[in-house]
Amino acid sequence: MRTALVYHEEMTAARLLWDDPECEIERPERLTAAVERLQQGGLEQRCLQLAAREASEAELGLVHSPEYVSLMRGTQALSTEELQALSGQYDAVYFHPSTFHCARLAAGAALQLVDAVLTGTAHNGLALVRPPGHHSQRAAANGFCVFNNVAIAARYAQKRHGVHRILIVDWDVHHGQGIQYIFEDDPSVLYFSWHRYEHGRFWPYLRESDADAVGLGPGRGFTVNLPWNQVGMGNADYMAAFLHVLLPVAFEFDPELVLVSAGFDSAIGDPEGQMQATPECFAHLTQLLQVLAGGRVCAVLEGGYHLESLSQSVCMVVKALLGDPAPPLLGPMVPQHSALESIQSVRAAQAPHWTSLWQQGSTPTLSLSTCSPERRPSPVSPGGPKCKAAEAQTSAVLSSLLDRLHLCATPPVRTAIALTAPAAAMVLPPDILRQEESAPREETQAWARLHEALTQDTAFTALGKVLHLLNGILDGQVSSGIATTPAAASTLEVVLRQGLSHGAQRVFCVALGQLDRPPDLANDGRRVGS
Ligand code: Q9C
Ligand code: ZN
Repeated sequence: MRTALVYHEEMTAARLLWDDPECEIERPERLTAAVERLQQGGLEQRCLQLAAREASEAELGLVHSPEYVSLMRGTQALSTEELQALSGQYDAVYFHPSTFHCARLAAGAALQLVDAVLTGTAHNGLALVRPPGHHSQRAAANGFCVFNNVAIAARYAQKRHGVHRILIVDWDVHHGQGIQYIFEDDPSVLYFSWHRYEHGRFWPYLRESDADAVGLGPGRGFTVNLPWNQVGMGNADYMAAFLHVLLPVAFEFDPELVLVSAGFDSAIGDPEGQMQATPECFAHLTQLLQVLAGGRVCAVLEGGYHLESLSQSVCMVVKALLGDPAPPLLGPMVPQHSALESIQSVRAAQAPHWTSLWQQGSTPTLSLSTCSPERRPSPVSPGGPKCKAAEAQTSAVLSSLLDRLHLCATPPVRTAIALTAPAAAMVLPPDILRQEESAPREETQAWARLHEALTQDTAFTALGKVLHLLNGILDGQVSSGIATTPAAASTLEVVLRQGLSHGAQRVFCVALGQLDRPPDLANDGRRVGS
């Protein structure tokens, strides 16, 4: 079992008991919608399902003060009026008689996930929890958060499992200031957060959410804030943030465990975030994180208030954790000017602390040139004032998402392998398809006649297998494959032509090491990158 899914239905018990427009979005249906979608997609059954346990008070004490834990324990016995009065003591918080139980389950779920991953029971996983955690502080509830689930899990991983370096990736659209405060002077926990900031004019309105807040004392450089100063950030902006900020720093940090504060209010359709990234983007973000810490990635739900967008994004994360290939990202893959400014400012602020950011000085030459936009859908209008047209476009994009989920079905075969002798005698793992030579001989012969090198027996046989493999990939039957051949350049040229004439729009060739001769890729320079 690769991927753990930690959940408990009792976390749906807490709900808002009075009128409060700010808090009403944090409702039980967030969890039920996400779980139902996981079931519908057949994803829940592919996971190791674990029932959440309550965190003990000692475990809560890894992050929170005893007085605060006692105060929260006391909420179980309060009347509605008393609960409302206590809620008013905090910013954007509501309590329910079941809140303490739910919040202990939420923290406990994160701990159980960490246990499963660090004992090897699972490779990675997701905890579906509420209330969320990343705004919660040592002695304060904040922003719907009661206990800081991810912060507790980080301290627990260190104390209980002896993990040294932990990376926390907070892709929720709000700044997890609670996590920042808890680890701000601690170099053993690297905290990365991007968040809607709008030059300080968005909640929680903190100066310390800006890019120049990098941590304190020995923790300098171990807080990485990427403030978005406009709404409407999309797939290209999120990918650029990971590729140009998070991943360079994370590789240099070399974490032993990755915790994700996985909020989906940063996805399209969310009323809080007003961003444009589509659910598939979260599959890509998850995939990128899996290259770190030996793939030990534990995601814990934070925000996410558009039920459809939330549910689809959760499915994308689970699919990526299970190892399914990420669906292609649609829309123009060009970062916005404002995103590049934000990326540049955090690189500048962090450059003194991370050698990997020196490379291009603190001013990355992020290319503004574009990939060929033909056959890509028209861009969703980014940011700007909310208008009817933009909203209509957003909901049009959203309603097409479900269709695309079906179109992007995962191929039944993950990896096919086409080998020539003597490698063909190799014993293969059971989940790898041995590609047989069953392409139409005539087609192979026609190709081979054009290339002297391919008339040779082993090369001819190999070409037949490779063409068959390629057809499997183009038909959606096979995800990826590997092949051997004594005539690599000629085979590559044939495969390239075949791919381009059978539906591939753009092909990227990467050569590692040397081919028998330089292949001729110039036949269609518009579509072949190398
Ligand atoms: N329109 C989480 O996502 N209200 N908490 C902000 C701005 C508080 C969000 C109001 C939002 C709290 C976990
Ligand atoms: Zn949030």
